[in-house]
Amino acid sequence: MSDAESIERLRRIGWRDDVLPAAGLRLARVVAQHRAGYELHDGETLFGAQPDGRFLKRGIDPAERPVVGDFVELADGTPPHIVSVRPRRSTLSRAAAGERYERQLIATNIDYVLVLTGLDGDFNPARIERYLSLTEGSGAQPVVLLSKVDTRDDVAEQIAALRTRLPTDTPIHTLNGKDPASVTLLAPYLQPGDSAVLVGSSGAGKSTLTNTLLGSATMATAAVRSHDSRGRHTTTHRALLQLPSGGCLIDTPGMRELKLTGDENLDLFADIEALAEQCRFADCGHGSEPGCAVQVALDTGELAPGRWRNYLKLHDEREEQAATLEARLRRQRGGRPIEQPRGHRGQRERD
Ligand SMILES: Nc1nc2c(ncn2[C@@H]2O[C@H](COP(=O)(O)OP(=O)(O)OP(=O)(O)O)[C@@H](O)[C@H]2O)c(=O)[nH]1
Ligand SMILES: [Mg+2]
Ligand SMILES: [Zn+2]
Repeated sequence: MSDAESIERLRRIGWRDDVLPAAGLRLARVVAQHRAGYELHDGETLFGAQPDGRFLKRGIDPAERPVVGDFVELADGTPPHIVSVRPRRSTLSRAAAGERYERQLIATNIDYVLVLTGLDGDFNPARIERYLSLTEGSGAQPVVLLSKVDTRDDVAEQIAALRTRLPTDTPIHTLNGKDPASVTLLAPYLQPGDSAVLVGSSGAGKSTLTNTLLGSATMATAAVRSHDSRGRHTTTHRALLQLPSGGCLIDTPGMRELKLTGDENLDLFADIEALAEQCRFADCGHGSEPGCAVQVALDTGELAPGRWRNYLKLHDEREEQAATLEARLRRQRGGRPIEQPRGHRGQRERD
């Protein structure tokens, strides 16, 4: 096969470069990861592969291991072995739930993060802000999707309130994930060569939407609980699928906990950080201090209380995670102080 043919084939799985990696190595994309190994696709065939021994070593940063969305190079064998992971053009990650700080990669080499929320009991602007904070710095663009619009006729106010909370350049779309005509609005994000990851709570309709875009019932779906609209964690593994549109879509399991990694800038709340700098006292606690710009904005309604509360929560969580991350990096480097690579950080708002 010529290089041009190989590139053409790899385009189907989202390869963007006009050149192929080192001669002799086969290139493929990780479409699923199981306990027993990886499922890869090379644009033509789906096949199994094992990671090279170095990826299994204890103490290796989990971020170095191949994950869904990665382009990997393979050495021949039965089954083939993943020998290296190509540099990633974007990475969506979260901190893993639990005590120990561990960064968990959700998907890589994606162009869009489709944040899906149901317009039922699932609707929660604070959670959407959390997803958007995690998306900042990933290298991918966030797109907010509100599903189940067919089940409600009184959502205009909800949507308008959400619109005022999010940056004006963040698209918000409503859709019925079961209706092929409705999901055509996603076409701009799923062009040939594009890769998108669907995230959102269990039951939001990620797999339903995936199936409609695929035109086949590939992913299992299940009804949500009627009293609280919660899903049943039907999808258990991330899966990268090639869509008829030519784009690639990664369906993910609904995530219970989405901890910040400590790397976020919280650009989403830049206006609040600017506001807090206008308080009369540099160390204003934004409680009952005189000349508090935040209190004034809350009183006039310019700043929504829910958004302010969520900012405080995410801000404190990020600070805590950043401190944990810093301590871990220092331990790894044998106690030497490190340069902070992170972007600007606001002052602590609360003691
Ligand atoms: N009416 C309506 N029902 C929807 C829509 N999207 C999803 N559903 C229903 O919502 C339920 C949950 O959908 P799933 O696609 O399984 O949800 P999920 O986000 O994949 O959930 P997990 O795999 O558990 O994370 C199913 O009964 C779907 O039929 C929609 O836009 N309109
Ligand atoms: Mg699912
Ligand atoms: Zn203040």
